[in-house]
Amino acid sequence: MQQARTTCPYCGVGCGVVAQLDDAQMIHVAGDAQHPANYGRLCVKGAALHETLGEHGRLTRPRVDGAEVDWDTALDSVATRLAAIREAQGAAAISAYLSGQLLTEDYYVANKLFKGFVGTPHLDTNSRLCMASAVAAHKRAFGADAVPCCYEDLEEAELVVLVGSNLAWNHPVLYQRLKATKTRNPLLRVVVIDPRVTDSCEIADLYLGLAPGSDGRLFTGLLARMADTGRLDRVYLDRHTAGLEEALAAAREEDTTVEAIAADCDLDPERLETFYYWFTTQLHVVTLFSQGINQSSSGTDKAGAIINCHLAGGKTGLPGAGPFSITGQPNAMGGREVGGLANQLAAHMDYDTPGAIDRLTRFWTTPGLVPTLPEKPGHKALALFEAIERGEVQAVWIMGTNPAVSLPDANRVRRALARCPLVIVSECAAATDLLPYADIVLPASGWSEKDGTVTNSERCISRQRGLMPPPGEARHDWWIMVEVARRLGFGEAFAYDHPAEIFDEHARLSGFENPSDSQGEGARLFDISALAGLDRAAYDALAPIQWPVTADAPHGTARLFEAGRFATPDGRARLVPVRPRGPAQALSEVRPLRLNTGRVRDQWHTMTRTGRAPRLMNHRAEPFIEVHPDDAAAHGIEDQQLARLVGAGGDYVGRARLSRAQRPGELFVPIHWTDQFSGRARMGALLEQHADPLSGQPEAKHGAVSLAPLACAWEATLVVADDLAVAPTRCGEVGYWARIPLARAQRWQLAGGEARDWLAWAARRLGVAASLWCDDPAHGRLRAAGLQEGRLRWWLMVGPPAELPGLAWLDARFSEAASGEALTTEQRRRLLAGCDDGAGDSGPLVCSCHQVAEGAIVAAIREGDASVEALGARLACGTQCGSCIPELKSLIEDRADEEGSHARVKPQPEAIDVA
Ligand SMILES: Nc1nc2c(c(=O)[nH]1)N[C@H]1C(S)=C(S)[C@@H](COP(=O)(O)OP(=O)(O)OC[C@H]3O[C@@H](n4cnc5c(=O)[nH]c(N)nc54)[C@H](O)[C@@H]3O)O[C@H]1N2
Ligand SMILES: Nc1nc2c(c(=O)[nH]1)N[C@H]1C(S)=C(S)[C@@H](COP(=O)(O)OP(=O)(O)OC[C@H]3O[C@@H](n4cnc5c(=O)[nH]c(N)nc54)[C@H](O)[C@@H]3O)O[C@H]1N2
Ligand code: SF4
Ligand SMILES: [Mo]
Repeated sequence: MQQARTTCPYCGVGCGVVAQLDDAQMIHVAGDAQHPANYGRLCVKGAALHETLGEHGRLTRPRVDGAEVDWDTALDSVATRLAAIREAQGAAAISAYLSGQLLTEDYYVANKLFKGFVGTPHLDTNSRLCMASAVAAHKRAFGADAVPCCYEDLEEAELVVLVGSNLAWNHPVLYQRLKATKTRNPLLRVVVIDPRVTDSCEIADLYLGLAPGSDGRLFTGLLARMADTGRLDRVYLDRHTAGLEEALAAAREEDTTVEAIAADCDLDPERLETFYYWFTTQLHVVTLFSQGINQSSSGTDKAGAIINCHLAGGKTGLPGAGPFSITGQPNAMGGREVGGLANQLAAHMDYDTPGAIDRLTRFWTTPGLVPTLPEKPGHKALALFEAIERGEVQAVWIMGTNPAVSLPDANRVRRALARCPLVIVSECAAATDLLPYADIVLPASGWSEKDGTVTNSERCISRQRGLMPPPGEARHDWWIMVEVARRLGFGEAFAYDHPAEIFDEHARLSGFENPSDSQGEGARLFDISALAGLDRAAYDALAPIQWPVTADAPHGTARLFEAGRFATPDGRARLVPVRPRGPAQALSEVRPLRLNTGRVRDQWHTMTRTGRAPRLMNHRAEPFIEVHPDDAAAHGIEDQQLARLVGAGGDYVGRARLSRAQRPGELFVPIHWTDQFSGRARMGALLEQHADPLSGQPEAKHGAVSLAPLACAWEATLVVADDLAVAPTRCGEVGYWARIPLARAQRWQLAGGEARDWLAWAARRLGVAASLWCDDPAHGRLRAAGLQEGRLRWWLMVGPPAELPGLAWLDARFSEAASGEALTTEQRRRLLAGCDDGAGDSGPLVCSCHQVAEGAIVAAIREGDASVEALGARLACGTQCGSCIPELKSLIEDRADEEGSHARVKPQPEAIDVA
């Protein structure tokens, strides 16, 4: 048995992980008690990491034009085809689209290869969809893309404002840290600003359920309020900033009374007043913002409006104070450091940084080989795919992201990819929605296999370590690019044998002609020059460290701008004039509902990894649509019924979840489902393409859609043994399908318009005739099972899934079948009864860590365990990562009010009161 330290590959918290390996198999993971991001904690996704590994479902061989080939052939094809396009159309006909999930070393090589040597400016990244607005706002205000805060600031604050962030689900370990601080320090106040009541409201003293997209107005109003109540920090403003007058004048162009602002934001004026009072009277305020701010057609201005208030109150660069843009992806920061955005060059140098092109050209020159850097920024993501659509860009190399799902108007993106002459995809998963568009498929190594560094939300650089060999012929992303660079004749400049050498070059570049005085010629805040020169052993042992890491700060830097000096030429931060704008996607009679999109607790993005761990599938097993009960009633939709949304570019089918957490007129859908998991549940197809004019970040949170029930004559649940390998569904045949992986079987939820003879269908499509069944045709109910040699092969229930008990017992029967066990007579009887012996596994899974389902929890509450502690003592739920505690609380509240509304249980906005 071996132990090794590494870093979690999911969210931007960047938790340290201790992995246990047995014979090159990872058998367990735990939080790293020494890692400063998590001090030993993990959330449920982190704790399930080892369950997402294994060779099944992985890409293991390169493919060219659909045929498996060896690496030499694949790499030669990439190089020859890229060279031909470059020769015929010029370098700008080539592009790359990268990801905040690549390691810094992969990212560095990609940026150097495409911008430096292929000579195309068109290299962008999915960080465009994620952090671009925060980046643009940081640069405007601070002169550099730098997050001033660190995690400890949450512990030092008197007021923490979560704006457009569902921290409880999306940065769970940080949320638990904030929650623990609040328990220790009852004076700490938390405000949540989000149109939707989320689980983060569990610790909120005040909740502002504002109208979508009205944050700009709320924060410009706050700036005016600070001025009107004498709460500006005049000394700080005079010494360290510029632009107050213009910012204030813009804020005052609209009515600045609380009543007027509250009306525009659709808020209760008293609540807004409370927030303004708290913000203006406290010094130690952290405003933590995320996609509810960034993913907007005015995201840069919204972030700017927040930063303005922090600068105006001198609430920046102090312990417990600052605007804190929390990053999403594990290496969103690293990508920004190497220059992965189309408007950046490298190492915090942009195209408009004086002397940058020359400096970079000299740095990257090797004997006999001079880079050919482009002179102007390239296309940002949306514009890039438009250029592909127009045929101007003829080649795109996509690594570690899935634009066929995650870009708005995703069907249009698919059409653009379909006509692109050369699509190269580097990917780990064998089946994604993007791969059918690829001419060349390159199998990449993944987490636990690859070696390198990532930078988390608080600028902390940590090592991800390669602990196991990649499956089949999968190779590291950096290696693949180096091999292509060699074939393109750039070998001299890419003579790396190990990521340590790439990291060393990256660290040297950060310090190259970078005077330590941050105002000098060529000065850049991003400087890790003290990490240059690490040998392999030192690189391998590198402990987490926050940049800048320089000769002056060899142990790193926790907080930026403490001396009030910023990275602008005059050292002053800039307040910017902000004129609030609403969403660009217009509601209309045809599409009258506002569509919000976001994440769920147990899934990661397109589910290529979390979708492999059955226990993570159970929290939200199917695509869904969260609807306010009034809207549901107006559209004739009941809880758990299937419903359909139609947007400008496509439709979406999911199960309605009635919820008072949702504002009337607004819907929420998860971003995670793809064609691999459901028939029509890609939310990207619903959205129009509108980008922030400054950052280019698409408006992903404010779509316009129509809602209707999905007409279906029947619904069925089918569970099929893995090795039967049957995909019983195509949308043509059924109106709806969702696939839910279990441990040794696949569960399918199906619905359709035309009645069918199920027993005949099963025999034909599944190849195993029904051995047992019971039928109630009058009510359209059927239960049946197919057995072979006494072993369970498939199980079917026709009827509404609401009647379905939890399926953990069934999963166990399939696992037994896989190991050759035949069913007992009693087990056969229960198969048709459709339940086990009543063991409380019914309903959706609430606690993923301890696998406790809603049924067991409700039963325990009914028996008197009506507190989180009592439930924890009896069932262990909520005792590990703590992420399910808000749900436990709402189940308890719900039971206390059993006669109450039939709506989904959630804390209601009205229930959260001003403390
Ligand atoms: N479980 C899980 N965690 C993740 C991820 C994941 O896929 N799964 N992904 C990671 C990544 S890449 C990212 S970027 C982060 C994202 O982390 P978050 O930003 O927390 O995630 P979202 O759920 O996309 O959106 C946050 C909230 O914005 C709200 N919102 C929508 N419109 C508005 C608005 O106009 N104003 C305000 N104030 N709020 C609004 C939504 O209701 C939602 O609750 O999560 C990271 N963590
Ligand atoms: N409407 C709407 N749209 C959104 C969002 C939203 O909130 N609403 N959020 C946006 C945000 S913030 C983000 S970050 C994006 C996320 O969206 P994407 O980046 O498109 O989603 P992922 O599933 O993370 O894609 C990563 C892919 O890379 C593969 N992969 C994993 N590791 C590696 C590796 O080491 N090398 C290689 N080559 N491949 C690897 C995975 O299998 C997966 O297929 O979605 C954006 N789109
Ligand atoms: S909080 Fe984020 S980084 Fe930490 S374990 Fe969970 S997903 Fe991984
Ligand atoms: Mo993201």
